[in-house]
Amino acid sequence: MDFSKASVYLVTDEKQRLYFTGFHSTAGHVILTQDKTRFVVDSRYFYAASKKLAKKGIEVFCGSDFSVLGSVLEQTGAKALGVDFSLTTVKQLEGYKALGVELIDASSEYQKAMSVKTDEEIAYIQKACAIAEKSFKQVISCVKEGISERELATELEYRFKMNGASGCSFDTIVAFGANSAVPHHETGDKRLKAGMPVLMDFGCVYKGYCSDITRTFYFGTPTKQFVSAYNSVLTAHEVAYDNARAGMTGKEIDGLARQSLEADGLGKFFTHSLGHGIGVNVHEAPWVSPKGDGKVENGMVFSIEPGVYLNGKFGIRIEDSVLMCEGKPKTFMKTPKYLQIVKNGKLKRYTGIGK
Ligand SMILES: [Mn+2]
Repeated sequence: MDFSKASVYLVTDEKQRLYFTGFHSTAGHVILTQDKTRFVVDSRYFYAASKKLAKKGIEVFCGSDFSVLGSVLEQTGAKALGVDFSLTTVKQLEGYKALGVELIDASSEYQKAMSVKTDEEIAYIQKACAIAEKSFKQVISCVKEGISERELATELEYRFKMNGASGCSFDTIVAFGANSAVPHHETGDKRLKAGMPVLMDFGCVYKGYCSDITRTFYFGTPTKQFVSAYNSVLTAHEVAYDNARAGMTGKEIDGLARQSLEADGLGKFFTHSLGHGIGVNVHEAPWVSPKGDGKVENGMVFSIEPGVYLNGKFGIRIEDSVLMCEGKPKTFMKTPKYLQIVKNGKLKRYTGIGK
């Protein structure tokens, strides 16, 4: 954190507490100063936190009310606190004000600090990606006529945990047929039939860190229109991946894929951002979108996920989690991105032109 902006930061958010301490709790406050990290947490977590965080030199205090927080803040001599206003409730704000300190909106400081990953964080994200991909591979044998979206999602999520993840990084999206044209379709009871595209957007959590991946494949023989649109999305993905460079803004990287789809006449069907940062949050800075003014620098992890959505017909999204490394994106993913179809319980490359 940049302590020239505020000499003391107060961390109020669950994911940010995890980020700054490495300890997960559903309540509590972390107080950051240049030379020390303090953690105030209630009795449900106090002993476990004390034990785990002593090694890191983080001092843990037991308490659930503002008086304990107030006395810990007094130790820092803070007159002004940096707080992430975007993650703080009005009620919390009133509580902090009652402690007699001034509050400064430090949301951009938090975003900046969290977007560049350490080697340890990168290793956790890499593992979360590997677990997600292994689970995806295992679940393809379940992709059969009659399975529902919910059943397939549940099979995948079961494997996440069996493969060592603590859970999902978001609710798994499984979309069959025309449901794939809804970018964030709510996984439901639709059953799979031959001739349907299958879109799966999923990720898991390992040691607090997320993965995020989407693949779209076909159950049966794809239509000509689907194959053509698929190849446009794939090209847009590759153009962004091959040409993104450290120091470009999120907007510039987004533009690479957007221009590619526009050149294929599909620009108007690419209705969301190209990507987002990934860390303890599945969506965080940097924002790889037409509004992304911030630069994407080495050490940042983000998604590349162009898509096209033809309402009532089909949707296609191809997403990798990538690391900006030595000036260029490097994908964490090993799952092929070319068009695949399900054959004998396995994914197989489709090289035809469609029917
Ligand atoms: Mn994503």
